[in-house]
Amino acid sequence: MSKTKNYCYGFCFLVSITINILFSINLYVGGGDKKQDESSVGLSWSTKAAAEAEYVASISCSGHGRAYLDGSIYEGEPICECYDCYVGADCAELSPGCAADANSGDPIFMEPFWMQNAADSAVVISGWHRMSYRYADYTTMSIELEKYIRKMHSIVGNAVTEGRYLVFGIGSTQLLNAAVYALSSENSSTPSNVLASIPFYSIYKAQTMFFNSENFQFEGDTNSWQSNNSTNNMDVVEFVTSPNNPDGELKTSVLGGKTIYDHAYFWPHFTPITGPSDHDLMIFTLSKLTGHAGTRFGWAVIKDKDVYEKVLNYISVADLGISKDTQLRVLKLLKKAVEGDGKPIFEFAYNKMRDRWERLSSVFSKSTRFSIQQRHPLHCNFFNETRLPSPAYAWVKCEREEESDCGAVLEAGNIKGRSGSIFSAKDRYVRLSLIKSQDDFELLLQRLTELVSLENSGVETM
Ligand SMILES: Cc1ncc(COP(=O)(O)O)c(C=O)c1O
Ligand SMILES: *[C@@H]1O[C@H](CO)[C@@H](O)[C@H](O)[C@H]1NC(C)=O
Ligand SMILES: *[C@@H]1O[C@H](CO)[C@@H](O)[C@H](O)[C@H]1NC(C)=O
Ligand SMILES: *[C@@H]1O[C@H](CO)[C@@H](O)[C@H](O)[C@H]1NC(C)=O
Ligand SMILES: CC(=O)N[C@H]1CO[C@H](CO)[C@@H](O)[C@@H]1O
Repeated sequence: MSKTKNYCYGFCFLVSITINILFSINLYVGGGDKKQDESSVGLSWSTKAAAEAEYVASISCSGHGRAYLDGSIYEGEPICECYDCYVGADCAELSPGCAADANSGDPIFMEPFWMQNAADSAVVISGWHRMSYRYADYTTMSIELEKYIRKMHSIVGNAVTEGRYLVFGIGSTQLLNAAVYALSSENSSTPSNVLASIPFYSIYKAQTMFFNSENFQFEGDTNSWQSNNSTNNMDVVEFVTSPNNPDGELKTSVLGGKTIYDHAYFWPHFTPITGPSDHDLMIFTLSKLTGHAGTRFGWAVIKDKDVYEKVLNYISVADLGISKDTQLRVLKLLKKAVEGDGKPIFEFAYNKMRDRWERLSSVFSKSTRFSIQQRHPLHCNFFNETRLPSPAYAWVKCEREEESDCGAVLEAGNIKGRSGSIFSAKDRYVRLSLIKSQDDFELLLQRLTELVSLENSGVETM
């Protein structure tokens, strides 16, 4: 009895040592770029969660909605959350006369890519995942995630990141004001002047005014500032949005003072990448890169150490750093996105945007009542080809003298856009979002086609 026990102890010990050696060899020799043999680890605590996730994802919602684990439950079952204009328990009915909503910049056009790559983009979060405020190195930013962000920039060639500091934020939205704070002069008798060039993204003004600081104030448009103020006064912080929201233009600084380059749309699906951006303070967002706006993740690329420390301090005082769960998910998504040197994701996204622009341009080419922004071809280093930009938004102009409220004209055609005045421009312009779901785009195109055909048949809606 005790003999067999001893024999087993010895044997089991040997087996255990052997397994450990084999495991270590696999870990250290077979490691490197290759993955450990994950399939050899038996699943236990993750299977229930995986089954739950796959069950809710399998609810079809007729392809016009989604069910989510954190959505509402009806009679014990997750309910379908229908996309715009679809109704019913399974989102199968198109609600008649529903307006085409092209107002928001929700980047749902990327959803099919992630559904096609479901197995490579799902992430499992254990109940004890990173409960601490900090990582082991006492920071609040994942070093591995930072590595993948730099890798993404070097693959795409859209920004210089060597020797630059990175700071993560809750969306790029949070970093916009962190940047204003960091670039404003402290203890000055007059606040720093924050400006942007019309038409500009409305958050710049809204945030700068909302935070109502003694150190900075919003002064409006760069061009009127330049004509009314002495150019020697360089205490300005200028937002340069490139490509611009709403019109897609590749902008450069007007005033030549301190700048915040908002590169939310500086990715190959929206614009040809003509070279790496090399500015002192550049801001990027996951929202318009992979389409995960809901994840709320953005990053700043910063040249100067003092500015970096101020931005970091802002994030630290505001939030004690950003969610570790978010960082894990972003890491997983970026690992997928950099595969094949980014070709699969950017080809998917570019083709989608190009198709939408071709169809949209064809509709507007038949109109004299409405026009859209001009697009000019540029050489894209990433695709190694000369291409037209395919901006996230169409910037529509109502050409008829009397139609000065273009939003109202489109509204009468059952189309919802965002009026020019929201971008501090004239209401003769309207922004239409082209990055929502395919359903949204199809409905928008149908309504625009109807509106333009009325124009040519001589029947008018307004
Ligand atoms: C120019 C620009 N910057 C920043 C943002 C904010 O993006 P997020 O906070 O999702 O990173 C947007 C969103 O539409 C944008 O258009
Ligand atoms: C601004 O003033 C505060 C206190 O008055 C001081 O602690 C801080 O160092 C000053 N900052 C600069 C940039 O001079
Ligand atoms: C700037 O000056 C021009 C004339 O040079 C004037 O028409 C315009 O209203 C001024 N803008 C502002 C914001 O004061
Ligand atoms: C880019 O395209 C040109 C012309 O099509 C070709 O000659 C060149 O080898 C390509 N460069 C790369 C890096 O693929
Ligand atoms: C310092 C200064 O001259 N500021 C003025 C710049 O111009 C705007 C109008 O565009 C004035 O409101 C500022 O007072």
